[in-house]
Amino acid sequence: MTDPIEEQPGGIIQRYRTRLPVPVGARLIHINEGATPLVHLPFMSDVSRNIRVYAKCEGLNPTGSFKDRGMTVAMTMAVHENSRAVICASTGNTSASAAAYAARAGVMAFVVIPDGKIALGKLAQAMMHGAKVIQIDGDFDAAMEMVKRIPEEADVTLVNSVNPYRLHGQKTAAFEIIDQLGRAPDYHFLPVGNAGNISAYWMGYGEYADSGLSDTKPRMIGCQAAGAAPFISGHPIEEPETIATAIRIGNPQSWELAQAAVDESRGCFKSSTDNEILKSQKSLADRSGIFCEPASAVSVAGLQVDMTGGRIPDDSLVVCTLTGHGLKDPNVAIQQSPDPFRLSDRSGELRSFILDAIG
Ligand code: AN7
Repeated sequence: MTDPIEEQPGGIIQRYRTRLPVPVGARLIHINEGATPLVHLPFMSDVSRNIRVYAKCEGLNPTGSFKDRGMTVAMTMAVHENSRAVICASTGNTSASAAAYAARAGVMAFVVIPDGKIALGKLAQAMMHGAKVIQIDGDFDAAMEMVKRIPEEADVTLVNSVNPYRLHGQKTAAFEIIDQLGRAPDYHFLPVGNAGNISAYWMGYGEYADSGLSDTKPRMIGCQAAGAAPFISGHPIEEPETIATAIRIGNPQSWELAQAAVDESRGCFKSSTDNEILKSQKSLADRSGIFCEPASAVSVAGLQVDMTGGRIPDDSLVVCTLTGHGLKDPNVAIQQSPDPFRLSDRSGELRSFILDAIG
């Protein structure tokens, strides 16, 4: 007897099946990812110039980041190809997603992470989902070099975004944006670390345009943290450093694809300082009610500079991808916020505090 719950449609594979390289009959490994909200950002928009800005809130995926779109396809194909274990290097979100989808699939996950440089929530996720968590002395780039060799030496599938199935999954975010807006945006700002996601979006926008589902494609604006901005330097960099640990990457694996996305779309790369990133993260939280992690806020930080500089033309439709949820990194959030107030339960203290505050 088939389980009616098991038969419920869900996830990006079922919704975009014909556009994904998943064979008929494959057992789908999904947690109902995708279909994330596109939320208007009034504080970033400019009514007088008719510039509308939306956030694609990828933190609302099952493990709290966009990685789930790629992971459902990568894990489905790994299982289809009889793989019993997967491995990834990660600044945190890939490890959380790989751990969850591996748990779902019943395969073993090895995640290799830079010691002390991943946000607390992400480490908690990898541990809770039962991955074998391996911390190394080096950074993400060193971890990446280590794991890339493993598939030749052991029967283990690499699920970093060098795995082409990952990009196919992640391109569905571009499909959704066009489905949600009824057209492609004019500008798409998104964070760039290992450079898989910008490549995936460009693939997605291209496929919808080729199918006649969109007349235009956006300019792709790749946003990096100033201390980890190899695309601004024009070459890989040693010892990347930024508070946005998710994008603390000096040697992006999808360099050519990302460069092509920017060149073909007549977009650009830009960088923001850690201070600008934190300011944007805070504005999103306390002016728009959206809590994203620091790496995600780099897209809004990049847009902020262009808005202030008048570089976004009138009547533009702009999307910023917020790649991961703010709860991933509680430490950075707490550090930049004022301490909670401390009151005793003496009568009247709370009342006078409130009357003071509301003026
Ligand atoms: C929140 O988890 O590379 O340019 O190992 O977690 O596709 O790498 C994470 C990357 C942006 C950059 N925002 O995307 C990892 C990892 C968040 C991220 C990026 C990441 P790519």
